[in-house]
Amino acid sequence: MTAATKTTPAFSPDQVSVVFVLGGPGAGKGTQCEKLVNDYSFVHLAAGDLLRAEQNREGSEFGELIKNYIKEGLIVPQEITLALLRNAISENVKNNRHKFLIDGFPRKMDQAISFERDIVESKFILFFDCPEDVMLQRLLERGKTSGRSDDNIESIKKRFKTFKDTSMPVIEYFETKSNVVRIRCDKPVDDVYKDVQAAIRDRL
Ligand code: UP5
Ligand code: MG
Repeated sequence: MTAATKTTPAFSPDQVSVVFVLGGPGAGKGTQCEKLVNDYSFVHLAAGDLLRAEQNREGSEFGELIKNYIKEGLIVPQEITLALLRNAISENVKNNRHKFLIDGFPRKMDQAISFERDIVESKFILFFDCPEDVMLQRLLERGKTSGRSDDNIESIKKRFKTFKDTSMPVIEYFETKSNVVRIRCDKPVDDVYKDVQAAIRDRL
């Protein structure tokens, strides 16, 4: 028999609690996470924000690559995002913060598997389910002032395609493990949030 190659995650779910927050572009992940941070003791780590910060970090060897992937609505190679998340989690754990909302990640199967194998298994997935036309309107509206390089119609269409082709399978995978809390989010922010609170009450 060959030697076992199984690796152990860096943290156990008792030590570190992770909720993945998923949903299409503009579904309202960031908006709802902010509200959860105010009411519960979560640390909010948005993968997109970590990537944008790395893109803008002076001396980053990945800046140009990240910029191009984001504009094209493509998923940045997992090694980069995983390293950013692992560092952010470790820093917070050092400061005694152990409960995380990981927003906009994993959005590809390889990321889901690597994260749970190497970092920690997730507790559950909060999935914001939103019709595409609603997300489109929100992103176009936000694009008037956001300054985000991907809030324009060409990039938005590409982001929608990547979400359908690459990220929905991740949600379907977690659904087979009955780990998904699905929330409709084509209603006012506070109504969505009430549904979120009711749905997660028994899971925290
Ligand atoms: N809004 C929100 N909720 C509303 C409601 N209920 N009613 C009315 N308006 C509502 O909301 C979007 C807009 O809608 C805001 O103006 C808000 O006020 C309004 P927001 O909460 O920002 O939605 P969110 O789902 O967070 O949308 P976001 O644009 O951030 O989603 P994406 O998933 O597209 O963006 P992210 O930053 O996660 O990723 C960007 C890119 O980074 C990806 O396309 C990809 O290229 C790259 N990426 C990776 O490569 N790997 C990763 O792991 C993560 C990202
Ligand atoms: Mg966001």
